[in-house]
Amino acid sequence: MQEKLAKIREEALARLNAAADSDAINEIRLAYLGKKGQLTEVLKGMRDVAPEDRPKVGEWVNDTRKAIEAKLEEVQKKAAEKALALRLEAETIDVTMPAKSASLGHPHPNTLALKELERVFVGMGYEVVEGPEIEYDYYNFEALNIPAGHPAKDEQDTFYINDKILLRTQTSPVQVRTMEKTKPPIRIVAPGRVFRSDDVDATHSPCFNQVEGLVIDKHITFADLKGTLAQFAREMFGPETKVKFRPHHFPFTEPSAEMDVSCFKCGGKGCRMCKGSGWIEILGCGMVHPKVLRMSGIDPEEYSGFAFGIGLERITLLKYEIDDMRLLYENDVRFLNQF
Ligand code: 2U9
Repeated sequence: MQEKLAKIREEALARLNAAADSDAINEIRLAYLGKKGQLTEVLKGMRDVAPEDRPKVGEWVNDTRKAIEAKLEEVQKKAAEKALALRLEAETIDVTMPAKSASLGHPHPNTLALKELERVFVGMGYEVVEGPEIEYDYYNFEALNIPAGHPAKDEQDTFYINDKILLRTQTSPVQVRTMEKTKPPIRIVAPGRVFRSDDVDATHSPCFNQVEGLVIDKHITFADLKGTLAQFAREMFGPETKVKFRPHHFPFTEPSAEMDVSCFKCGGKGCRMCKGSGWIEILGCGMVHPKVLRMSGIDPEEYSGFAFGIGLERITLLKYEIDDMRLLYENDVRFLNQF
């Protein structure tokens, strides 16, 4: 019996020493200590041992079990350490690998031009005001001295929602609303989207952005208009920029003008940018029509003012030397990323 136990012990320890992983170790545990394990079988055979020998044999079996259990514990610990070491090696993070780049996006060129424009006017004490894109016919046309039947109200140029409501064709209604609510002095710029039933081409879009300005106070004259807009041109296009006013007509201003700036590309000599003329048209402007003031509750005998309107896309195209307005709306990031 002692020999048999010694053999079991020797064999079990040898197998455990050679076991590759915890699965193999478990298998060996079952083979010796399990219900049908070799040592368990020996214990079952105790009934055939003479009663006086049983304590002795019992002790041998116990010693064998303890030896196997101690070895089991030892190799199991080693196997766990080895498994952990393998896992740590496999899961090592290479901190020198380049990180995944997060694409962050940046302002649209129109936004960049608008921020620049707002900076100039806010610097001169103007407030930036916004208003609804869906407007009453009254604010978009009537209050601006464009009565029913006026060619500017032509069905083809305007997106009507019903008889009285439309998509604004200019941001002027924002100024009208401000005049109704505020006692002069008023100094505001109103940027925003406007809508006209235009066909798309390199310089037209049914939806574009305007920045309109309005100043109302006592004793405002055309000299204030000229000085303000000349300063705007110098800040926007460079300190050498010259301005030129050409007479024009708008229903809401009288007198009215269009302002050109000397070409900032060639300095006025004539180039592709200014189509050889040395001048570039930038905005429309004029002294607010007395009828427009009166309709919004401002007494033209006491107050006067000037207004101007700038097509934002036109400024953006000039500033970034882009030759087709459609590029601004196509949202091709390869194009937009350049600015
Ligand atoms: C009020 C009174 C007067 C706004 C003005 C213009 C001249 C003008 C165009 C520029 C290019 C429109 O985007 S564009 O096509 N605008 O030329 N706008 S004066 O005059 C106003 C506005 C509000 C109460």
